[in-house]
Amino acid sequence: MSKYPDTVQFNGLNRPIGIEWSACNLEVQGSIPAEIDGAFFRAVPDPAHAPRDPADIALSGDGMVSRFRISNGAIDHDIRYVHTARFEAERKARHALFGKYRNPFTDMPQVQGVDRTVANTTPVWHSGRLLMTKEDGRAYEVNPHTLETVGSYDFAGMLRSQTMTAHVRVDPVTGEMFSFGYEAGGTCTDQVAYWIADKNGKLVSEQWFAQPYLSTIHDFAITEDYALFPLFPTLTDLDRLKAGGDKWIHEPDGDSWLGVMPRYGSVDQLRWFKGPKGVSAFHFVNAFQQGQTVHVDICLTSTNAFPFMHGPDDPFDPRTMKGGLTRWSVDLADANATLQSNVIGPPGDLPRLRDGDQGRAYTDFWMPCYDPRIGPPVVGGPVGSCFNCLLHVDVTTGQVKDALVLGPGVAFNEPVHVPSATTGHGGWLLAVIDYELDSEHHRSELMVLQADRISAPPLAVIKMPLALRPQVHGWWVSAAQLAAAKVGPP
Ligand code: V55
Ligand code: FE
Repeated sequence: MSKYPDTVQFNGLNRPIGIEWSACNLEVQGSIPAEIDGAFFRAVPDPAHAPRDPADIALSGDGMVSRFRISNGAIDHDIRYVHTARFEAERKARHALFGKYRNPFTDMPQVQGVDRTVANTTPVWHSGRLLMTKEDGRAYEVNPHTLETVGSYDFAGMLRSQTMTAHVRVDPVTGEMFSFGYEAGGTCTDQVAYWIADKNGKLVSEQWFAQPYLSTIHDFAITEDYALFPLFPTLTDLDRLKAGGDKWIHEPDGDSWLGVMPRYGSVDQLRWFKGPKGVSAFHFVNAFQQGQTVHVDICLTSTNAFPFMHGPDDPFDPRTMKGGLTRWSVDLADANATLQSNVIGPPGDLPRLRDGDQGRAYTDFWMPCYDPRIGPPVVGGPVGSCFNCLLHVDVTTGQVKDALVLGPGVAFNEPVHVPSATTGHGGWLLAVIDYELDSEHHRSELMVLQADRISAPPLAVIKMPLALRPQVHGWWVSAAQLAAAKVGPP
């Protein structure tokens, strides 16, 4: 029998669990404010079978959808696999059939042409639908009440792109969802699809453009008038894939780019601005306009933070990697404008913005961060080391307003923000926190924090009866949104 590789990607916090479970009325220490009523959905990769590639990575793990349902101070938790075509095929075979991360040329012959996405990155909520996304394929629709998989989602047959990002942007005023997919025409194609779904989920425009190189475009950003596409020199290559090689290799001498176009305009209007060489980012906090200038705030690092996205000529070295919250700005009124890049805040990643601040000038946000003074990182997650504190960052000053530190041996997952209807009340953050008991044993809890005072004692702590695997992204869905859920054909 095959077994999971003895690597960081499958040990410790990354040990596969593979248990679908439900628990009602979990014990709450403290109390959950009654106004918190809704569901915290999380995407959790968990490889259901030992991989065929011994160097496989957590980003290949089969997507599970985890849901905390909170109502009247009570909380339930459910977690289920997304039944992708890949999951179904491998479950039937009782072993892995697909090969290396994002390399279809390494798959078994019997699954050539089968959708190989694992839907493990973000549970997106839009117009009443829950979509489990991963950037290498189309989303899978999941029933938000039962967590059953409905199927691959193509916007009622309207979508042409073969891929959809895990980082859509929903405009808080218009309710439109702005989205894109790179490699829209298939593996190693340079086409990027950019589309808009109206507030009812109807796809109203889809346009394709060519990117300057074959980079991984993990996230993008919108302002009230523009769509922004920052690109970084972590590139793929068809011949390398055909030879059984790695999907991504970072090029330290490569250029970064910022593409900007009117968000309701034509892709013919895209303007490309060159950024610093060799830098990398996966997540952007927000973008906004100030007159004719657009700004995008980026969790930027000096190189790609994933060790397995480095080639032999440029091995990953955590000691020399630098990072910081970085603002890229371009004056669109200037026909000869160049991109300005300024560090405006601390390093960190997995930023959480208030939904209502999307695309607008904003003052603050939250993100996990790794501070070496607290202690060594917990081993786990896709990069192999976890964040050990949570920051509340003021982007107007660049200062850390507040920080939650729980000591060494603690790993923070990405929080969600739950707004309050009370004027002047900052709402709450919900976050799963993992504690390392020893290198093979962990426990997890959900914390309910005051968003404006994250360092204050938590309002509630919910200890989980089973440890949870590291989450990628999450999404808060209010009770009113859940009540208006749509499932299946329009
Ligand atoms: C990321 C996550 C992915 C992936 C590529 O956060 C990039 C970055 C969970 O899957 O496939
Ligand atoms: Fe992401």
